[in-house]
Amino acid sequence: MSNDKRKVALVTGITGQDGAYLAELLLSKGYIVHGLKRRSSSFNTGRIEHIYQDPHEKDQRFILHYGDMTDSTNLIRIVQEAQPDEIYNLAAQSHVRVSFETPEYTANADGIGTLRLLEAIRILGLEKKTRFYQASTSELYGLVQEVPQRETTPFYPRSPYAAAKLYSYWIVVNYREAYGMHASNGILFNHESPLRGETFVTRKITRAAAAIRLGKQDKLYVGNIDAKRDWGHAREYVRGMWLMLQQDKADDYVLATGETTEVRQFITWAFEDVGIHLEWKGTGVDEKGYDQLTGKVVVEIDPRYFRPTEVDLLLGDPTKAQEKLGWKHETSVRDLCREMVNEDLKVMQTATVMKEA
Ligand code: NDP
Ligand code: GDR
Repeated sequence: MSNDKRKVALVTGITGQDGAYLAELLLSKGYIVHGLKRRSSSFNTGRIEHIYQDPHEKDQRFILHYGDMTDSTNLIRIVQEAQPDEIYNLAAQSHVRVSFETPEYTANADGIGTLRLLEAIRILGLEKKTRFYQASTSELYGLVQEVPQRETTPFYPRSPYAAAKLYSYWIVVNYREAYGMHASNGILFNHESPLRGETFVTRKITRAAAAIRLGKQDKLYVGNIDAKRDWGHAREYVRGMWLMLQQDKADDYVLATGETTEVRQFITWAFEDVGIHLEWKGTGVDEKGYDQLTGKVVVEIDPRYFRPTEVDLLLGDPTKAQEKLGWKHETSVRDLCREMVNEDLKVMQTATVMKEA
């Protein structure tokens, strides 16, 4: 395929979990992929190292630009340079607990940042050329209004993160209606993988289970283990993002598995996967997970991980995505947990071997 026939995509948040999987998918489909990456004092490109292309090579298909969602002129320049057919706006301060500590920054990056990108498209006259995907979230549902949650379920955000994402959701709908832009919201329920950030609960658990198994850590401290989440595999969810932008008409879609699991259950599975069988005793903040074999406490509650306002239950209904996009999740939450634990064991064992060598 010659360069000029290739589709061009711009992915913000390309160094994150979803950005890495999406970049892989788009490259496999022959796209030229531009990515926005933040300047950082240490490497933040670990997840995309395997697809990184030396800028000295000819026929560049993977091009990184320094940028930030809080910098309008930078975004305009990058959109102008890339002239993308599709923009995937994945960049965000994406940690719900952290958004209570940094609410203003979160609003700026996750809320106004989306507006900046949409305006960049308009300022450059690309409304009819550039399709837009917005990383909306099941956190918009917040305080339970209806179960399962679907596209028509009312929103009730419960964090600065969710409130910022609510603004983004509606500004995307507004630009679609006001300017005829092909702009879609993917309302994605939690999706995880071995590339998941280490401070999100699933990865924190699978890393801790592996580390405890290998004698590198004694205990796992967690917050609210009663919370329930609809967890799917990130690799499958980025395919849904792409499908949304291939439709004739832009629209908003829920991507979910339709199954919900308690954090406590996920912990039990992860420990089981490293051969530690847990017994839960006590209630509230005094609840503890004991290793049945040794009687040692390996899981404890630390209230510092509680959120001022919590989202207790997420369970999505992906029927619309199934019917209109032909999208369906494949990996069960049980298999997802196993895959993450196995990867973490592998990474830690390799690190130990390297250190010893
Ligand atoms: P990650 O936290 O793994 O990645 C976030 C990305 O955004 C990183 O590349 C990060 O860069 C970048 N970023 C953060 N702040 C800025 C900024 N100010 N300017 C430019 N880039 C920035 O998130 P995920 O990959 O898990 O999620 C992708 C998107 O989907 C996010 O918007 C998230 O809110 C949303 N979402 C995620 C769900 C999930 O379950 N994973 C579910 C629903 C929605 P750096 O690497 O430098 O930190
Ligand atoms: P969430 O994911 O808030 O759903 O947002 P996270 O994994 O952080 O929390 C899930 C649930 O687990 C509870 N929890 C803990 N969470 C963390 N991080 N650390 C702990 O120690 C801990 N103990 C219990 C939380 O209280 C919560 O109920 C993710 C992000 O990816 C968002 O960007 C995205 O929009 C939503 O998923 C859908």
